[in-house]
Amino acid sequence: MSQRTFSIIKPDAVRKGYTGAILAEIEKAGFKIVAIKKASISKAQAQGFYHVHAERPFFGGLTDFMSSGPIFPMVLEKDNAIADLRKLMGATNPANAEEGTIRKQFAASIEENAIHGSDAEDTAAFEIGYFFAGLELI
Ligand code: IDP
Repeated sequence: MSQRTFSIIKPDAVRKGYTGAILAEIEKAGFKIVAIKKASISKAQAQGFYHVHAERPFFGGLTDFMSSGPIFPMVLEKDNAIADLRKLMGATNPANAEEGTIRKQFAASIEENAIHGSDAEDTAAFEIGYFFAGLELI
């Protein structure tokens, strides 16, 4: 059944000029782009987005990084979208990511790892609503 997930092309990948190549991988894998925009978020907005990680030691670095430059938040749709995007992204640490995954190809480190993807239905719903209004979801 068709499902929606939420993704972000992170600041490292945008800075390096990988946006188009990453979108091509996403479309090649069968995802429809329901919504996409360029955005810049503040540290406080990054903290709100990653609130589940507030107690983790990397929270400060992660929220500095996510507010360090433009990003491309997007809503993607396909059968089994949440699990399939996680597979296409590869492991959080690109050193452990499988060949052909987005993080293997485009990520430099465990923190600056090119792409975000929701990990469950409830987080996808929260994350879509954090960046997009219903009228933007076409
Ligand atoms: P995920 O993005 O693969 O779902 P999460 O564990 O949800 O990974 O972590 C969210 C983000 O936090 C990661 O994508 C990465 O940018 C950052 N992160 C996770 N673990 C570490 C770490 O050990 N050091 C630095 N940054 C980390």
